[in-house]
Amino acid sequence: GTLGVAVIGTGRMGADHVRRLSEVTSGARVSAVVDVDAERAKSVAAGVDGCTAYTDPAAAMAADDVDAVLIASPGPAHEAALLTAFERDLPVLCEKPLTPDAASALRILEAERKLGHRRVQVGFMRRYDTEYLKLKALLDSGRLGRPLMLHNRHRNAASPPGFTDAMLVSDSVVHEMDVTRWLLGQEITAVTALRPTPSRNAPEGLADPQFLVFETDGGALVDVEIFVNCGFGYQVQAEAVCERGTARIGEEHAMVLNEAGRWGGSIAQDFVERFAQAYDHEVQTWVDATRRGEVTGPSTWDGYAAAAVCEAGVRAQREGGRVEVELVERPALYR
Ligand code: NAD
Ligand code: ISE
Repeated sequence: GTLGVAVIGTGRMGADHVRRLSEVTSGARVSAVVDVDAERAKSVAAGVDGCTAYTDPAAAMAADDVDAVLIASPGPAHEAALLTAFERDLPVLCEKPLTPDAASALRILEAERKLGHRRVQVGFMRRYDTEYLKLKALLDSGRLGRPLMLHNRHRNAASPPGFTDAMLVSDSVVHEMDVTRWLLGQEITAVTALRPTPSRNAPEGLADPQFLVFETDGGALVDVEIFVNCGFGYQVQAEAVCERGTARIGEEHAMVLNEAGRWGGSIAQDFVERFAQAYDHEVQTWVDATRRGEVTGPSTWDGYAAAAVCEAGVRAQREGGRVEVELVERPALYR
């Protein structure tokens, strides 16, 4: 039957996922929304037939018409929601990051392992983006030989209020950490954090932009420019440099316009626009797998591994220089 979903957190992403589940995805409906801000939950619920508003995630997860959970609250609230979902053995799509640090991610890993089966798909939506999927298929085909380096640019028009140096890593660069692990099929072993003199447009207390370098256990080098107040738009680009060629994505997303002696195009202004197709594909894949009784996509292990790399990244920012990543042994459930 139709999957009844509780959406936890009805902010920017949560509200967009409610719209998506109601209007785009097939096979699901939003039966509950939860927000600590009661007014917010109520106003989102009011737009959806048969949807109840809650302020307590546990109460929503106990409702008869809730079969699955989409967590879109801020990262620090994910652990409690995940553990409650595990108590009820409910399937979960959890927005990235799984949790904000490695210790809490490890607690989730342990809890799911005790459950004995995978329950979580982590919201690393770039794995569902058409361009990233093309790059992945090309690298996997072996046509270009072994990937040697990966260059990444990650730019946001402006950062939200309260954005910190640590969030620059654990909220933003976490995507490149997952992309690196997924594209290359390798673990990240060390992170180096460097920074130029901050832009004059960087908000007080945030060193923006920054430059990170990852080393992998397959001997690849990966660099990431993270610039969250670039002002001009939202850009995510990647270039793989391989033994027999290079491949680049993220540059021709929009139409190219010739007009009055100039050529050009427009740049997406935010992730909701740039990754619309990826979010649609991600959520539909989750709903389809859940209805078949399966769990696919980025796992709790992937969420944990990214959190461990984030921890090294935040230490590298603070201490300067290169910090090695510490990972526990990968449990059989995730092999
Ligand atoms: P937001 O601040 O716009 O919304 C968060 C909402 O959660 C708010 O309405 C807040 O009141 C509510 N909330 C706070 N604590 C809660 C709790 N304990 N239980 C229930 N609700 C709670 O944030 P956002 O930008 O929508 O981000 C939400 C999540 O989505 C984060 O994990 C973030 O990293 C992720 N995100 C992912 C992408 C992506 O590209 N995949 C983009 C943006 C955000
Ligand atoms: C945000 O949380 C995201 O996940 C976006 O994809 C990213 O571009 C942005 O920097 C983050 O803050």
